[in-house]
Amino acid sequence: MTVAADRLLITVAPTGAETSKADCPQLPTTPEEIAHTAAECEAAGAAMIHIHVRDGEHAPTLDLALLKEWVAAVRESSSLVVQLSTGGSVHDPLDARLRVLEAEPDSCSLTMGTTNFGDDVFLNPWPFVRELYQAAVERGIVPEFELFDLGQVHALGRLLALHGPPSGGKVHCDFVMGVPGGMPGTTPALVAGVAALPDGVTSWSATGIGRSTLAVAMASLSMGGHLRVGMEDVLTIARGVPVKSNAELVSRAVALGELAQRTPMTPAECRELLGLPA
Ligand code: KMH
Ligand code: ZN
Repeated sequence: MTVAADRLLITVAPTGAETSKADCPQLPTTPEEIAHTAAECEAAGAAMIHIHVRDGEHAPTLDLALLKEWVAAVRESSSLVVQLSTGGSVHDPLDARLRVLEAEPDSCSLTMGTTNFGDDVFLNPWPFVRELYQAAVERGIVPEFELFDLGQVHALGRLLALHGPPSGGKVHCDFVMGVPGGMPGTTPALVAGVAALPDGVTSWSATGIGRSTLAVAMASLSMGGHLRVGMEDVLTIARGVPVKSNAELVSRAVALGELAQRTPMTPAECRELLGLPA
């Protein structure tokens, strides 16, 4: 069974690793807050959640016990497909990022190459990419390939040629656009990225960081793509107006989808899209 073409996957990325709780009190940074966010975002139309975990001080962490606690909290409060970030923060070591898989999410993010990330470097050496991919496949965890620039789109083709598709046979990727150091959040950049997708890719979404959010969302919808939204990527709903909640961003994505005659996908349909067991 394939998911109908008019269905729209909305992934919510509610927390990220870059924003501090002090700067943004509405950011979900505790198990209780992530559980509430998951339920609210599912009710609003999201089907998948991309999670970065925070510790008791609200700082980014890859502590395995906390990862498991957050996964359990989201599974308790929602049916959302659970995707854990293996990108973490720019300060996380590669071995800790590999161990994220031990928290047994449905899906994991997997960035296809190293990217300048503002003044920092988001490190993804090729041997690490291959090791993380093989470890995910062995565990039956379906990666979402994160593409920050055009070279990474090409690298995805190399990875699939070397190691074949993920368990389930589906290949889903996400263009992360507008990061200072990556591709810009513009329609021409997305058109170039989609044109360069290798054989075997079965679905894709896009997200634009900061002020590129709306431009990327509308470009993606116009090309039949899916959407990622959330406070990991943007903290304002309009110029100078802070986002009140992640559900507000999901609701806006639903409204944009309606204009494009797309209906939000359910978590069950998302599982089908990603080749996950029902
Ligand atoms: N926080 C960024 C350095 C991912 O989640 O896989 C990496 C990131 C990508 O957010
Ligand atoms: Zn992330």
